[in-house]
Amino acid sequence: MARKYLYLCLLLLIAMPALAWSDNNLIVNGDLGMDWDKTGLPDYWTINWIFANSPNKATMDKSINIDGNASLKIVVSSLDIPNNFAGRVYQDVPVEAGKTYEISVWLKMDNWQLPKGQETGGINISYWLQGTNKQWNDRKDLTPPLTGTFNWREIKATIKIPTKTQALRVALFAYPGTGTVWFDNVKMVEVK
Ligand SMILES: [Ca+2]
Ligand SMILES: [Ca+2]
Repeated sequence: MARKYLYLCLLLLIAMPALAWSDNNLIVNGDLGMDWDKTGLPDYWTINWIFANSPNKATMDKSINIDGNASLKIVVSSLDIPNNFAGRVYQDVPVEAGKTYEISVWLKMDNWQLPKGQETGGINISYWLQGTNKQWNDRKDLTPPLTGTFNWREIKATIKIPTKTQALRVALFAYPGTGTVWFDNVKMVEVK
């Protein structure tokens, strides 16, 4: 009996890296549920601008998620704060020029509104590219910005990496606006 368990354990040990590898997700902590350093915010992600300035708040929401682990909940109630030009949750990923990647995230929104008088904006996936000279270029929209109220929805798009590029900054991004948004299950996979 003991030997049976040993074999089972060995089998699991062999299978687990293969399973992790077959997922192919280049994003670290894409499910936004890992918080080993106990900050109350997901590890490996940087959260700043309107998402991070009080009274606005980012938290891990264990009650609302799509993968069993916490989602990232962001409440923006005020734009009367420093760095009110945008909000972002980002992570830098090494990439190879010439390759194509698909980037996706699940999104849920409650009453996300643009500032009065503004007609375009909202929340999307945005990105920056870093050249082999280490310089970051300007932000670009990867997906159309969204506003309003809706339940979990996946947004995604592909990008082909131009020459002389070594990294991509993936950002769950918001133009100025107020409301509540949940992000979950961020993925970036190579498209062959
Ligand atoms: Ca999650
Ligand atoms: Ca953390």
